[in-house]
Amino acid sequence: MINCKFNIHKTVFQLILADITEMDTEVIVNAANSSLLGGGGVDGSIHQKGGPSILNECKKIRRYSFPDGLPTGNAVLTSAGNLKTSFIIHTVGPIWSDGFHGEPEFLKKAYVSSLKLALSKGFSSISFPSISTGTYKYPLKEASVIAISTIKDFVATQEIISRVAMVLFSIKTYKIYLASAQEILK
Ligand code: AR6
Repeated sequence: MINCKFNIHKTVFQLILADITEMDTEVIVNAANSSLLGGGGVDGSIHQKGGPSILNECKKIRRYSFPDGLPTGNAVLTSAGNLKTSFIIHTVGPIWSDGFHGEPEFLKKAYVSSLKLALSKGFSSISFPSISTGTYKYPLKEASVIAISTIKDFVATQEIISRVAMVLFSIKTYKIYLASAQEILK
């Protein structure tokens, strides 16, 4: 497995070339959309491999908590059906337009909301996909800098989350995240 580790405060930060649906961290993050009713990319794979219980929980969240959809940058929790992980945090990253419509702030918020939710539940390990860089077209280099800086700043303030994995789906994405991590975490 292609994999690289960094220490941030008391947390191990990992970059892994893998499929996030195979991760055994306590929780994995889904790059969802506001409807919470599924889609393509990571979202499609999670629902397909995890089974229908995830969609049923998402529908309840929509009905009782977010009838108009989950706002960009927010995060909610469900169980994980048939996946190896126990829980899923569904968050919504921004759709890239030109970088002047709050995209960096919303992308940061998606990571922070997910980490805050994981911390509030006492989860010790979490896996993230590269939020917004597929269908939502966020430029990879810029997204990697926001993801890694946000995770770095957050984990340094706590001692519960001991492992954070960024799970990258292509060697190109992995190399871009690795270069950013070597810069930011040196
Ligand atoms: N494991 C890890 N990473 C993956 C996987 C996987 N199984 N599958 C794709 N990626 P995307 P977004 C990578 O499109 O840009 C969906 O339809 C992918 O290569 O999944 O936030 C939702 O329903 C890319 O680097 O999420 C929304 O409508 C990254 O994960 C919309 O797409 C994110 O790509 C969200 O778009």
